[in-house]
Parts: sequence; C-alpha cells; structure tokens
Amino acid sequence: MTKQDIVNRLIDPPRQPAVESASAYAPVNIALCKYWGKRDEELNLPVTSSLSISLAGKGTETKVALHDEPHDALSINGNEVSPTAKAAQRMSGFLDLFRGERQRSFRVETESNIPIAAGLASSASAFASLVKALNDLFGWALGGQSLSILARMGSGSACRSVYDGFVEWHVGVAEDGMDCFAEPLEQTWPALRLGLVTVSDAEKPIGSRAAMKRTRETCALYESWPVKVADDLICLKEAIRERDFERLGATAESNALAMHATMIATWPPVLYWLPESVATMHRIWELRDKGLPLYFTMDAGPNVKLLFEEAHAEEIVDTFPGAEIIVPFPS
Ligand code: 2P0
Repeated sequence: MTKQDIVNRLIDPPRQPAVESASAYAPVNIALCKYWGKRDEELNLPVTSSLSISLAGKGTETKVALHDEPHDALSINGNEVSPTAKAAQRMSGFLDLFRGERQRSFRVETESNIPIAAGLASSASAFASLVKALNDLFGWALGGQSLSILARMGSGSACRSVYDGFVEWHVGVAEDGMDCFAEPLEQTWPALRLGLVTVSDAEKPIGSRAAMKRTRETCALYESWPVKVADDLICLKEAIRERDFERLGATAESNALAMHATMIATWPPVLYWLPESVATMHRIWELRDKGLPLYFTMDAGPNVKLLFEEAHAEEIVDTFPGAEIIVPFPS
C-alpha cells in the first residue's frame, strides 16, 4: 500500500484549483501520551494511539498556490529555501502526491511563530497547515478525518495538529490506515499551562524518525511500551474528564520517562538528555516534594516542558525565569 493509493481514495483526480491561492493555520502539539514507533513506515501508522494538546497560538500559517515554474518553491518566514535543503525536499516529496498528470509545481510560503529553540516539532504544524491549505486550494471539502490521514502521511504527529485542544490519535487496525486518524476530545481546560524550558537549541544527534525505528528494532523493553500506553491513555482521559491535574501531570510525566527509558535501552543508545535536562527534572521533583503541583513532559530532545495550572504560574515563572509560558485554551 502506497501513500498515493490512499490519496487517490480520498480525493478526486486533481483538477483546476478552486481559488488562486489558499492559506491555512495549524498549531503545534505536545503529546501527553507519546507516539513512539511505527507499524508501517510508508504510511506513518503508529504502534499505539497517542494523546496531545495543541498549543493554540503557536503554529504555522501556510499559503499555497500552483505556479508556472518547473520546480516547487518554498519560503520559510520570508526566506527562500534552497530546493536541495532537507525541508524543501521533504515538502516536495509530499507534494508529489498531489501533482496530477500534468506534474504541476507549487509555491509554498510558511510563517511560523514557534520558538525554534524549544524543541517543538514544527513539522507537525507545517504538514497539517499545508494539507488544510491544499484542501482549500483544490476545493476538496474534506472532513477532519481525511485531513488528519493526509497530514499523517507527511509526518505522524501532524495528524494531531489538524485540531485545537486535546486530541487523540487512534492507532486503528486497518492495513491501509483508513481508521488511523486523530480526533479532538470535547473537554477543555482553561487553567492549564505549559512552560517551555529551553536547555539547548543545538541540532539533535539523531532525528525522531530514525530514533523510533531503532528503538522498535533493538530495544528489549519496547514490548512493554504498548501496555504502558494503553494504561496511560485511560488515566489521561479520566483525568481530563475530571479535571484532575495531579493525575494528568503524573501520567504525562511517567509516560514521557517510559518513552525515554525505551530509547536509552536501545542499541546504539539514544539519550537526548543533557545534564541541564536532568538538573531541571530534579528541580521539578524538589518543588513537587514541597507541595507545588508541577510536572513535566519531554520529547525527542533535551528540552523540558512544564505542566502546571494558572494558580501556580507566578511561583513557576520565578523559578524558571527563562520559560516561555503557553496557554493552550485561551478564552
Ligand atoms: C510525539 N514525537 O508523540 C512524539 C514524542 C517525538 C517524541 O511525534 O516520522 O516527527 O514524521 O512520523 O511525527 C515526533 O515524530 O515522526 C513525535 P514521523 P514525528 O509527539
């Protein structure tokens, strides 16, 4: 099964654009229960479900149009990107799915307000916003499930960035992945806050795509990961329904640490933590021992994402003065 087979099922053969150009926005997301490992690398089908929270105001606006040049053009935050650069190649590879028989090329302009150094996966908001913009450009009128499936084929976690708020990505069972898409949860949590603690903005030693593949192939602990995820998803959804912050925080932190444990037990090992990451964890645990309801999550990098509620924002900002505070459910 190829990506093109799936695209051909979801959309009519490419036709003339419905409008001259189209723009769409998508937020980045941070997983409270992580996606780590694929059962199908071509279609980005995961081993487990996952659950994230979209960061309303942090994301990517993408404008797309067909153009008469022989090759695609990409600009990021106003700067033209060389067609040989990794980001341009990855985008063009994805756009190949939508060129049609005339092999048309595209001009894509993206503007992101994501703090580059904070280790947020900009590919998630980039692919989700690109898919939404293509939907408007060609007038496909696809619903959320189909948009999520298309975004997933650009980057797995992009399927969650199609929506705001809490989002669950269903693992599905079908070989073609047609039941593997994200859906928003109905609940909100206006008092919830995230704090981005940037430990390092250096390039990662290994990208998450390669790291999760290596984990699946060589980690003896990996068979316990889907068991952990199944439990954590139940806990997180209950915590969200009941607005039980301690349970939400504890489950998210434990899930992130379990994901990192599988990476560390991979060979060659994958360890994204730096000494400052570990120092930040100890600081969080100390504060928690003293009664502050503060938890963290971490992704495929050294930076730490704080989880807390509005009532404790002042104390947390004082302790982590460099942290960027995010309000995922703005009023
Ligand atoms: C997540 N990560 O759930 C996990 C936690 C990183 C750590 O989703 O290969 O960029 O494009 O499907 O989506 C990063 O993986 O990987 C990721 P691909 P993606 O947020």
